Amino acid sequence: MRPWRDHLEPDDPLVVDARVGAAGLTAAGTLLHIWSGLWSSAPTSRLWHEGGRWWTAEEFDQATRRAAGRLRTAGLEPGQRVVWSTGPSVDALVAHVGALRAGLVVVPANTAYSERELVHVVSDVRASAAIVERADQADWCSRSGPGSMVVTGPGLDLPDGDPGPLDVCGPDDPALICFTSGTTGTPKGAVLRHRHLLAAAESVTRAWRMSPGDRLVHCLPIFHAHGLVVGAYGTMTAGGSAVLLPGFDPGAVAAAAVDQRATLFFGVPTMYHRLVSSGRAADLSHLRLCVSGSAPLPADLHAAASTAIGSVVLERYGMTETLMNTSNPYAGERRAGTVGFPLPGVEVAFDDAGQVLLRGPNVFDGYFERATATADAFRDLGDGGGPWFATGDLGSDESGYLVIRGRSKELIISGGFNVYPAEVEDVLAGCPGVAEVAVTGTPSDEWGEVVTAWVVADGAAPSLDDLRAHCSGLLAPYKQPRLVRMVDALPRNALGKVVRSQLG
Ligand code: MCA
Ligand code: AMP
Repeated sequence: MRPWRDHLEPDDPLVVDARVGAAGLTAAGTLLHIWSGLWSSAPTSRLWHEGGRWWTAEEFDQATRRAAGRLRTAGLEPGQRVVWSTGPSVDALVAHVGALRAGLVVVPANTAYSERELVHVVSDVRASAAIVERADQADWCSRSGPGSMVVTGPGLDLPDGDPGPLDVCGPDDPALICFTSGTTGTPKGAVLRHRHLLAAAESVTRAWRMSPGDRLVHCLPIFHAHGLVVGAYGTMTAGGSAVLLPGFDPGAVAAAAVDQRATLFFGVPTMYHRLVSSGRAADLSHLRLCVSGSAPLPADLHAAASTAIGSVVLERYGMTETLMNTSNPYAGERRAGTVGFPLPGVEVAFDDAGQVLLRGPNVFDGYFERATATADAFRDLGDGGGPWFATGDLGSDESGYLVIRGRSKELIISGGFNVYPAEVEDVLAGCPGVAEVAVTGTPSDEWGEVVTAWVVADGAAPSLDDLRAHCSGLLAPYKQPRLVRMVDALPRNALGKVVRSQLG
């Protein structure tokens, strides 16, 4: 595979001095040090645009200090976990960065979660606080947390107070716990330390040449690494600015790109599909760079989007546990159907089954309080360089570029959100009229895959509406089936296990 140095400019310090190597990515210690330094050296620079107005770096800095003070005054101590479930807004980012500056560990959660899903997160990390925008989520958190649980909205409507020392976290301190099911079915928290976040943000900002002159159209959820680490942290680390949109709408993205003279767009393939089919992709033609990630970008969509935008979309590959792994190059050939080559600091290898293995300063070192799952996730190849993380993705090296050929893990990716068949099957199994059920992903031009339930009926066959009604309160809408197929029996192997790959 091409070496990661091929991503960098010839005068990048990581290239100039080969002895610096990947260690140069984390030399600053933490992102908080980089950000506070940038905010004090360029206080009047524009940072976030929301609702018709710009926030300067100084305003944001002050607001995050105030937020840290409120959280500390509410009784929260460094190291305690704060569940954070909110749509993109400056308030949400103020609360997030304020929590990190106060030494708290932020636990992002999908705003679409049902009670069952959110309560799992709150109890698993023994959260001390929750910052949530939905009133029903606030109730669930209050009921499931300890008596002292602090529950508030993204605006942190709490008394002001002294924040104490800020930004004192070290590189090894945990910063985020991000829930994912990894290669198995059980949602568990990947612990990302400050040094992992720093390595990932430094790596992409250098590889993609992000600078203070950049302006991102940000329309991704901020509870996943794509919108949070690449979008929001990338913007702050580069000293750039972003137009924050409350969600994705092709017209709003196009208008923001033109009106605010943006230079960057980061999206998932479903967003590119909608930009092309709405005819608004051409409004991105003045951007410096459009990046796609989180799910495979089919070659025909890559071609259609690149033609409509007028520049080649850059596809990259990431994962919650490892943040950003590989990318097509900023300068050089961007090959459709590939995810490029390792980002700065990242090493890629393959096991005998073709599974992609990863190592580097961006790769997490364990799930929260799950020693067995952590041990299962790593492989020692005996090469002396430390353990490799096993991604569950299957890939190959095609003339220096990584091609993702499939997955060994049971995972459906719909619109960039991950859905685990076993979790959906467990819920559907309790639906009246369902004797047996299996869940698969059916290819979709717009969504990548849509969730399909294969049902063996017990008496009267349940309809799709019946299945979805049963899921409500148990599964977020994006995990619920969009298609149902009635079958007489499910295909099983000699051990009686359902073979999902034989359905469809
Ligand atoms: C919304 N719905 C979905 C999805 N999103 N259903 C299946 N899959 C989805 N992804 C449901 C809604 O709840 C609603 O259900 C119905 O679809 C119609 O919603 P619609 O308005 O069309 O959707 P939307 O709100 O416009 O959302 C589509 C979206 C969104 C903008 C593409 O899914 C999205 O923001 N995706 C990005 C995900 C992402 O950031 N992933 C990064 C994770 P009902 O009709 O029942 O109400 S991966 C990651 O972070 C790693 C590190 C990486 O590599 O990046
Ligand atoms: P998550 O754990 O939600 O971060 O999802 C990570 C998974 O998304 C990876 O293991 C891949 O299966 C998939 N993924 C992310 N980016 C890409 C991409 N560009 N092409 C193919 N799959 C991707």
